[in-house]
Amino acid sequence: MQVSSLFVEYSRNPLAIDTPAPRFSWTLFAEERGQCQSAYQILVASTEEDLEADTGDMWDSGRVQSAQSTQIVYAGSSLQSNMIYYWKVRVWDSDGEPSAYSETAQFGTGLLQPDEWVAKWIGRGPAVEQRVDVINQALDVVDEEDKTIEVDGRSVLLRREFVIDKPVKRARVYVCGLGYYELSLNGTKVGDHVLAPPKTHYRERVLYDTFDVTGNLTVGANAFGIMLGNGWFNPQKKWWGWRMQWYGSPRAIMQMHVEYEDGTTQLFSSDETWKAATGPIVASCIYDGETYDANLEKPGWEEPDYDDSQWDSVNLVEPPGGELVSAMLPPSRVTETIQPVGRKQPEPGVYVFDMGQNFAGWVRVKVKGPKGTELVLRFAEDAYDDGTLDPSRNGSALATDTYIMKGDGVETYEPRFTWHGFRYVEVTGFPGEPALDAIEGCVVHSACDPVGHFECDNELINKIHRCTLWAQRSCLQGVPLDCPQRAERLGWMGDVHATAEEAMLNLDMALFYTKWLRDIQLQQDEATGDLPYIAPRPGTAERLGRSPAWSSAYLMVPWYHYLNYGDFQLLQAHYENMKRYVQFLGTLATDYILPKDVHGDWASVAEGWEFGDPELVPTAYYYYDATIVSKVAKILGKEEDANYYAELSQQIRVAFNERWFDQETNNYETGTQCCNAFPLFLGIVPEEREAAVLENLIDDIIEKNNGHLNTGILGTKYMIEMLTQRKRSDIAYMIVTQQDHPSWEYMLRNSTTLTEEWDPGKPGETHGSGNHVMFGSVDAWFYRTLAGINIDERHPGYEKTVIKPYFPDDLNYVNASVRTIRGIISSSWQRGNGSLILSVTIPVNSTAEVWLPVGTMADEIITESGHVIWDSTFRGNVPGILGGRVQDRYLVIEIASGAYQFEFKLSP
Ligand code: RAM
Repeated sequence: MQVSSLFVEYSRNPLAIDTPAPRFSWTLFAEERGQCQSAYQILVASTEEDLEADTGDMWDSGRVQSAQSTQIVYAGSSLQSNMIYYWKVRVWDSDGEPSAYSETAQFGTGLLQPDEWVAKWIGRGPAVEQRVDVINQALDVVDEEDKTIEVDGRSVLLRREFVIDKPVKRARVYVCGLGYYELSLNGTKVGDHVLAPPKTHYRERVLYDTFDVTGNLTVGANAFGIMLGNGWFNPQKKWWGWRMQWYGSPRAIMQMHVEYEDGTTQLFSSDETWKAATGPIVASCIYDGETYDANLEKPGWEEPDYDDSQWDSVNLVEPPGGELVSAMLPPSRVTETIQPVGRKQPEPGVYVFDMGQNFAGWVRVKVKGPKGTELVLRFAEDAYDDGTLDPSRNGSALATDTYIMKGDGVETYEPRFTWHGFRYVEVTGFPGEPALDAIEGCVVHSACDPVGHFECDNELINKIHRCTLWAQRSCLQGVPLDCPQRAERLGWMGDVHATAEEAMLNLDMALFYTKWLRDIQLQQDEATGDLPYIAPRPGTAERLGRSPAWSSAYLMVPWYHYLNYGDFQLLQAHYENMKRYVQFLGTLATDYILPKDVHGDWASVAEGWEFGDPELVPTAYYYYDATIVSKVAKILGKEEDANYYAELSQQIRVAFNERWFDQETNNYETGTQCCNAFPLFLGIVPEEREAAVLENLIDDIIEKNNGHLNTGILGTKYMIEMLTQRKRSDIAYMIVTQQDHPSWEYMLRNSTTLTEEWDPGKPGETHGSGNHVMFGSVDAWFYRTLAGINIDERHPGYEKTVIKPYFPDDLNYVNASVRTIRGIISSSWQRGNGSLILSVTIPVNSTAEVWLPVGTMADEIITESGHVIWDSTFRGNVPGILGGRVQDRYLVIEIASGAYQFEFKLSP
């Protein structure tokens, strides 16, 4: 057995963890089936030499008799700040044979104590600014400006020269600049992060980045340069209704720890000796775009020996207010570049490029021409047939980048402090005719690692999957967003819980959601326990009305996270707050029934649907939340709480049925698809009525809606999953592959991402966003039902997987895999000559149950890699197969780790 990937706090060799007790995980590899870990030993050392000598001077766990290979909590000597620690692990297999030690991995620590920050916040703005913490929450006030504050939207340059007088062994920078920053050392940008730091509610928490800059320093003169843009911190329009809050003028803090070869150390940090000036970016706004005047560049400003005598001294400014913590989530990066596929010229001098794909990011333009030429780039999701741009989906976001040329050969420009959601780019002011390769697209998002793969031989399903992934990635911008293009781009919580399971199957979301859940936690109302329904967001939800359906993401996402990653600590960290929210809902309820939600089954196309419909939605979430708290309490060993919330959920259930279940017709509320599907999904329906309610639902789908759904973002997810739970995957499959409105097929006819509404609209019409991930919940169904990869709730983190594919008649193959915290799990099937082959891989130290349909044919035979394991009775008798049973017309085979190939016939 070999130990392969080593992770600390979900990361490989992280630079700056900021927890005193990080968690270790690894994956295992073995040729043979059925390998398990029986024990492990972790060594953590303060030097590489110690570790090489097998000495764990920080921690030697000793041989621990345990199968646990994930989330093992550090229990060594106390970790110091600004360090690098080295670690490795070995394991013993089931026979007690030890493996070799793994390769050496490392993890760094950030600044673990707030008082280790000696650096000061600096900027160009006044030392003390008026605070505007009260936002205008009226939904109808869109562009309200507060005239009492003068906002300077120009970028800020901060610089400082310093001398390094002896060879450096190691140097690290801790840095944060608000709204967004770019740090350079001796003229070179440090790191590849863009749009950093990720957005938070800056009064509560501010994220800093950590970089190793050993290689950037030279003995002699050096210089730091920091460029600051506005981001979410200094919105030039001060605030945009309920979207943004003005926090203050741009500011930065930076601290470099240098360790010299001779063992001495030195600290360099931002303070009053730095100089400040304005930069070439004369305006930057998330929504409106960036204006860059190349003639205002200050060449060499971020290098030593630059004459900054004309620059101002910086001001020491107030800290933004929030605690400084290490940015542990994947940073935003340019993850991909794409080339335009077409170009039209709707009018002389107006060129519109088609990028062939709707995405979030920007373009990089190459241009040569006279000084002062103003190049204007406008971004939009749509264009008319003649090429004319249609920016209407941007709402009031201007989505325009302007570049004023310096006339100095070929100039390359890409914005730093804005991003757009677009497929088309209109270029005006270009000197001459731009070639197709004058621009290239930069795809930008939080760079969560891809972990999933799905494909099958139905092109529509593949397209839905692709469009979901594009939308999902576009909507990860330090915060999970609803959409990346219009003047919104907010952490709408309902969209997140609808898509979190899909996201976790496709991308490594562990740290991204950990960050976001903390954003929510910090915004829980201390007095009442109320939660926002957009997070992070300025202020409270007081005047916006309430949405338990959205706010419940704070309970559901930790639960999904736990199932996917087995993260016990995350549950611990949020438990009390989750509980408080359920208690808060109790104060809103009358006899366990909650008032109508402001959203309801959002984007539903059920006849007569209005905001907040159906009325049962918030109470259904009240029930859902109570059951989650009860389960979490149980996991955390809080029996009393577990019972209390289980009982509460039963009381809600009774009240729910009394209020909305019609005994005569077996319908809930108005009997729409969402009304009947949601209670069935939750298991609220009285058992003896389940079949009847299901029948009503199917009748509604087939008879009233001609095989179509008409649900919004909640109903769609729950109805499809519930149909599979209730053995009607055939109906779910019909809905998913349906043609014409409303369906994914109709939505995606002319789209390359999922859209906000079932009817995506056409250029020239008013319509919602063209890049919205919320209907992407269905992608999880592809993994779970078509490939059959399911989590066993009792064995979270894929310790045990349930492989239960559904084989639609008109589908010939499915290939899917997920890189889980325990290793890669794959499930692929293919029809052959009258038979079906299902290939399954389960990582070492994990098990699975494989469900294969049986009992429909006389001469049924199932083989595994050629060995008969079933011929009307279970034979087993193959290495790795631990047992089998017949249940519900399935042969349920228990397997240990390894690769398996099952071959069987499906009934005709
Ligand atoms: C829209 C958002 C989002 C949804 C809310 C209720 O404005 O785009 O998708 O959650 O409304």
